[in-house]
Amino acid sequence: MKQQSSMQGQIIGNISDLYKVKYKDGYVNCKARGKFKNKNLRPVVGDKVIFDLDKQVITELLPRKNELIRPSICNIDQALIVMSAIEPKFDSYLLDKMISIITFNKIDIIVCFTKLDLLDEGQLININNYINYYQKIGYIVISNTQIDDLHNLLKNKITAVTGQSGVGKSSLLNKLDSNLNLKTDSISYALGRGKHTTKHVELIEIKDCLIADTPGFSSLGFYNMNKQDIRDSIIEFSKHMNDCKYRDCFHIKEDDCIIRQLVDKGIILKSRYDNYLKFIQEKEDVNGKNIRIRAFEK
Ligand SMILES: Nc1nc2c(ncn2[C@@H]2O[C@H](COP(=O)(O)OP(=O)(O)OP(=O)(O)O)[C@@H](O)[C@H]2O)c(=O)[nH]1
Ligand SMILES: [Mg+2]
Ligand SMILES: [Zn+2]
Repeated sequence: MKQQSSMQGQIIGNISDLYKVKYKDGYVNCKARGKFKNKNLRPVVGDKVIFDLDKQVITELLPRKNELIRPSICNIDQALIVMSAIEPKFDSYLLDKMISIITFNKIDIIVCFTKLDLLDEGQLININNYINYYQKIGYIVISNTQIDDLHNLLKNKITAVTGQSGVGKSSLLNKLDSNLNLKTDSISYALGRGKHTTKHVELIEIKDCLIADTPGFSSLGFYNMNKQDIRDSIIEFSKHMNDCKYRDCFHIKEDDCIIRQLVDKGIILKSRYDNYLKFIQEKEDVNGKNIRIRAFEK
């Protein structure tokens, strides 16, 4: 009798056109069938797949629960945004952008700050203000010294680690499991940039967690998000959705805008609002409309 060779598994790693698939009896490296490429479907880490064990070919991609483009991964429970306080320097624009994109994709977020040990007292106060604000609006924020807390947050979940190159993503995973020995950078920050030490997305089993180490990125786009999506991804705006004079208020220069009043009163963090304006401007530039927003001309 012919042995059944069609099996189900999950892609946990990918290097060029080879996919590492985990299945009930172990691991196998598979190629993907040409038809995915034709359909513009590319398997990514996290994909649940049907594969042919004899031919070592992925034959079918099962529907995705969610997906991120950068890092390229799907079917995750949450994202761990790693943000360094310095080297590379804290960047509220980048943090807010990652938060918006991941919030839009309905994926839970944990923010983890690194390199707080390198700050002087004044810098630490500044970063703590940000940490308190993000906690106040509802995000979980920790530092990379809280390894037990982090472990509890990751338990029994599939988590994608994301953040700029050099912020300490791989170092953080090495702290979670000292046997891991992921390659980390020995640092040369002449340009304030990391060197992309991690080259591939890989799902790693650490104790009872499944975590994807990912390469850092240097730029990030809003891809499939429109202006409404960007506005609605700012969670403290959504809480006041019905308070502005106009129901569809973009909080830019409309009359009786509650959000702008909350920014003036310091209840909504000014940098969050300014970053939001930059996002909208960026989207309009991408759309080729190039409409100037008065707030930028001040
Ligand atoms: N002082 C200090 N250094 C840290 C901390 N976390 C990471 N580093 C250092 O920062 C450098 C970069 O760390 P990596 O873990 O390689 O960074 P990464 O985010 O994985 O970078 P890519 O793989 O390039 O995306 C290493 O030299 C780490 O030792 C921290 O909390 N404090
Ligand atoms: Mg790395
Ligand atoms: Zn408004």
